[in-house]
Amino acid sequence: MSKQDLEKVAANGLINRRHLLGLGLTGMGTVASTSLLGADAGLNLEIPRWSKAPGANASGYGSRSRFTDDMQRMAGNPNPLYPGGGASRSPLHQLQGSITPNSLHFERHHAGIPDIDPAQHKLVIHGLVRQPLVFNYEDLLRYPMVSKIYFLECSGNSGSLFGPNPADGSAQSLHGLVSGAEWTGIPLSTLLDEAGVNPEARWINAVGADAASMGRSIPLNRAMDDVMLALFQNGEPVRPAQGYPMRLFVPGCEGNISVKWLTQIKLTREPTHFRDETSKYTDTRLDRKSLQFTYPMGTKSVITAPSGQMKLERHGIYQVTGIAWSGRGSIRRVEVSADGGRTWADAMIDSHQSEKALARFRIPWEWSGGDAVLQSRATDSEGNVQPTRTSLVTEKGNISTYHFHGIQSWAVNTAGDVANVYA
Ligand SMILES: Nc1nc2c(c(=O)[nH]1)N[C@H]1C(S)=C(S)[C@@H](COP(=O)(O)O)O[C@H]1N2
Ligand SMILES: [Mo]
Repeated sequence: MSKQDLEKVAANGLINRRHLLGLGLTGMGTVASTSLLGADAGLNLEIPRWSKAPGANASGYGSRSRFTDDMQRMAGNPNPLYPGGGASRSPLHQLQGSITPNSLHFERHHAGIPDIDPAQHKLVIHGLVRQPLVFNYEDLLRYPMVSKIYFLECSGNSGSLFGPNPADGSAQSLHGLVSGAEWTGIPLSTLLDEAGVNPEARWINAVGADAASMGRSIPLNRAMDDVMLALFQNGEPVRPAQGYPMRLFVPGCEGNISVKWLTQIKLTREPTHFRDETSKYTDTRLDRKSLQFTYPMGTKSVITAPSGQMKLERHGIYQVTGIAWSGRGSIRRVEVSADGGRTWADAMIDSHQSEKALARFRIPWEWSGGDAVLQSRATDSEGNVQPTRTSLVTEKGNISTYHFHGIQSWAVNTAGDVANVYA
């Protein structure tokens, strides 16, 4: 196949997603000898240093290659007036697939990470129940568990895109408050059934054991659906930063209601109106009324490479890749544009497409050195289509900056610099 055979599927260089482009065609691989025996000196078959002597021994707990140490979460500066408050963001631009390694899962803490001894931690279920129950960690490990792959996204993720001017940022700094993991735990319905839900109960009220006493109210019907008490993340016990020894996990919904270090669930007729569902985590509309309990996260996608603050060093073929997710279903389609949304082509979704999980997409793109604006647009299994930034901001206003899920535009200039723009 020659370059001329590449099927252009939209303007400005997008190529049919089914093309499997070899390195030779992208111009990235170095051409070796044509000799079948490979005896040509040009192939450089010298034995490298690490092949000549045994390496390190097996170890008790693994670590990554020292050559990947630059892959780090990005944390904001600590604020002395808000001890323990803050977040760190996943390096989306460096990751592939649809699972975030636990060490790089984003974090959001309102009063730091408590150092909880599981032997002294309790989970209490009380309120409108037949019999209040107290569980310890060991008891809970004996229950049947389920494992599901889900995304988790902070409702403040991408919030700067509500701003009047595009921030100079990367996929990580602008969108890194989303991660994906396999969560294992006990369906909350199992524990609520055991306590015996009183017919008058309509809400559960979950509280964490951190110094923030994070509390959130969740409608009982949602709590009985796919909510779980998560004890494991990607196969290992949930890490302290993610809620060790246990957290609530509410699939598809704003991260804040997945209360970490969960210690109490109270069943009530009415929501509690906790601080984090009144003064914060509400969506103030243009008429200045605020919507509470806006839980599901919108249908969204982000191109993670090429992305903001990268530089394209050479003309030729790139794999445009990114992640897509929806709080209301699975991802059915991702389209990509290289001309700021005038023409679109379908990307390949090359990961599982499960409910409320990240999906990985990609499409080949030939950059010939001109200006381009890369965008992606996701559609979920319920038919929800990711809106443009303009239509989202027009509809929601920008008094509060939660739940941004508009289309991201990455401009590529003739020098190959990639930047966040409003198209
Ligand atoms: N107890 C408690 N639960 C909490 C928080 C917290 O500060 N305390 N932060 C919430 C917020 S705002 C988010 S986005 C998610 C972040 O989960 P993660 O740190 O595991 O990514 O946890 C939520 N649960
Ligand atoms: Mo959050």
